[in-house]
Amino acid sequence: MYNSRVSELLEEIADMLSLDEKDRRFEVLAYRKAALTIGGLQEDVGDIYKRGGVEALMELPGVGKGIAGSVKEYIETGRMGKYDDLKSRYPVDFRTLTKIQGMGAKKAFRLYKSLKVKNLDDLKKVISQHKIRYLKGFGEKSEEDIGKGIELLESSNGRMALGEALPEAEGIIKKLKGSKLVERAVIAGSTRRMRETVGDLDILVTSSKPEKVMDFISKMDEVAGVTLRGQTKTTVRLKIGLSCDIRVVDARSFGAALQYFTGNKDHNVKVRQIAIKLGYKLNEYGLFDKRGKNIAGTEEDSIYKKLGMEIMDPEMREDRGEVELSLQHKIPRVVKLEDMVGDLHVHTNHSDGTATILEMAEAAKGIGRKYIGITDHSKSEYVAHGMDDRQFVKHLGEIDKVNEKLDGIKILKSGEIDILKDGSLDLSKKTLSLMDYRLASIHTSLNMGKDEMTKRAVTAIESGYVDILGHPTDRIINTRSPIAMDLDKVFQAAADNNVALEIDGYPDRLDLNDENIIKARQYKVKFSIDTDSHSTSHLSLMRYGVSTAKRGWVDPAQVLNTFSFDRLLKVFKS
Ligand code: DGT
Ligand code: CA
Ligand code: CA
Ligand code: ZN
Repeated sequence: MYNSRVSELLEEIADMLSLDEKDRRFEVLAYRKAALTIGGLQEDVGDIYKRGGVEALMELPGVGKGIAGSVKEYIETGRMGKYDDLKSRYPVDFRTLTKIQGMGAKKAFRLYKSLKVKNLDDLKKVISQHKIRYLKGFGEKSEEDIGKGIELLESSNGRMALGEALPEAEGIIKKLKGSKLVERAVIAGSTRRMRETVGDLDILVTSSKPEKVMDFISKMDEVAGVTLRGQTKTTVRLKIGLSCDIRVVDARSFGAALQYFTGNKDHNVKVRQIAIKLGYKLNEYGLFDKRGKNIAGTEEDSIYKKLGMEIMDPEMREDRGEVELSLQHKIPRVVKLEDMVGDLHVHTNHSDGTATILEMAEAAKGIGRKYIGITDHSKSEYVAHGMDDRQFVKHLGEIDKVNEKLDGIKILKSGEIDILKDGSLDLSKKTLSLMDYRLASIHTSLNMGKDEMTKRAVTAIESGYVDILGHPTDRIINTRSPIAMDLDKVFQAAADNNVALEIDGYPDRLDLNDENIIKARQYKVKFSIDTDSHSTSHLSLMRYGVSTAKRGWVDPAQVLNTFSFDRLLKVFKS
């Protein structure tokens, strides 16, 4: 899977171009757009190229001739000339350094020029020597903040965001299937449970030629090195920086192995105890009765069935009460992808998205959505080209015009309105009342104290002009901690004021996350599961939001955008 590597290279090219003395704004923007699009693609950009060459690449939104050429070059040679040229001028590991909260390319480059900081190790050194606080434009606070950012980055313990791990795993599965060496090939482990971060990938295959499978894997383009090679298990290090266990199992054990290696461990321990109570033995090879006879194992569901249990989605297997409910055949109905009728958080090129209103709507229709809410930014988000009242009124008028042209999908007029420091909203009440609904988010002053931040969110919720609270904790996985906020108070206020909480499905965010969703459910709030799309390719990221909701046991009846268009409008009007 090339997507994440290519996307990171393009993003870093944009970073380096932004450092040029000449104004290269448009080029920077073009690279960022392409990075965004390719990073969110479901299909591997390598496959797209192999299928249709440079022309097919140029059909991707935001990918012009030059960038398509660079992508082609990378796929064919493993290098990108443009990147290498820039890198020789800017020998700094921007990719890692810009993952530190509050550290952009410009800051990183200033640290390089003044202190020769090229990478994370250099940065840690100058921090421990307290050299940054004396630099112009930095100071003691900023040195501390960078230190905290590094801690956060490293506390990820090598766990990779699901949004990066899952497409990689899917790419490997596709290649294995294409090899004709395997019959079945599936993802197990935390990736199958759609946990927000993944420690390592676990892949299971059935094959009559295990040796050949191991050979094939070791030589895959994704692989940086082989850590361990056995007869039926190989562990490899992937180039994206993740380890991957691949096991070849017997067809008769496939279901048992899938159950076992999906986990999680605590769930497994309980399931095995149930087997023991029945006088059975359960392991990754199968379910066996007292005489050692194999009574289930080919399929996963037969194992649960033979144990008198109701099977549940992998997302629910975290030992959060599902085992007990499953014995009573009372697994609750949780939301699934097919329940999603609309998407209520979508950006266009009227703020920081890459596509037009029409393009986003057509693309959403193409994947079966019946409505989308266009939520472009308000003026305080000036980096995202947020709009002021005058611009917003005009923008909403344009949505009306596009709506008239559309068939089979409807656009709801909305905005992602900034919640300012004092909890007030970034647009006038007059503008806000022109919208069908309002999504409001906190984007700035993220370091406020807990009480102040709670008050900020609650004030917005109580304003009477908010329908959905966007990405409520504002965390970015492995990069930015959640804001300090009393979630109980915020959730209570949301419930009291009929404000839905967003489950932002953009893979960097997954916000609310599973644990916070479970907490929020106690307050009987409504949710909105959205993609926060900035490109047409992002509209398919809905599955991440849905799986996160599943992990929080969300009932589809609690989710606004499972409602029909008419019913949703009624809810917003009331
Ligand atoms: P990760 O890799 O840290 O994101 O999380 P997992 O859940 O993928 O964990 P991993 O890769 O260590 O193991 C895959 C699955 O194998 C795990 O979810 C459950 C099963 N498993 C691993 N170790 C044990 C164990 O000691 N006992 C039982 N019952 N199951 C285990
Ligand atoms: Ca794993
Ligand atoms: Ca593993
Ligand atoms: Zn936002």
